[in-house]
Amino acid sequence: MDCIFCKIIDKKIPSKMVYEDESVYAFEDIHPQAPIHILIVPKKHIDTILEAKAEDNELVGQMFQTANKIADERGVAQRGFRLVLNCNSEAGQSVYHIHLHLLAGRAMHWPPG
Ligand code: DGP
Repeated sequence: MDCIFCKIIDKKIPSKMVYEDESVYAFEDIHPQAPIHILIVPKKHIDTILEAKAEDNELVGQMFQTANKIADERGVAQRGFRLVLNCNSEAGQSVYHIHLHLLAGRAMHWPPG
């Protein structure tokens, strides 16, 4: 499978790692949209959130727990942060391996673009 995030997880493509455990990997986004922009990805390849099954519920929960932990470590948990998960083309998904964007460090606008 030719997946750029699988290659990043396997360290075949370099990334600025933020966090890693047996099931989740987090790294700095290459095109940051905020002072803090970190991607949290499951090591298991899942194309889109639509393909996440009930058996993946714990894994999806771990992605959110990882986001909480990083937000806390970066000192933005209380200030505020945004979690974004794009699904399919109209939402702007460009990498088909699910990932949570953790955005923080500036005021966020609503509605999002
Ligand atoms: P999305 O549009 O939701 O699929 O977000 C994909 C994000 O992945 C986008 O913000 C840019 C980031 N990205 C794409 N390729 C690379 C890469 O090779 N390295 C890193 N660090 N980030 C990447």
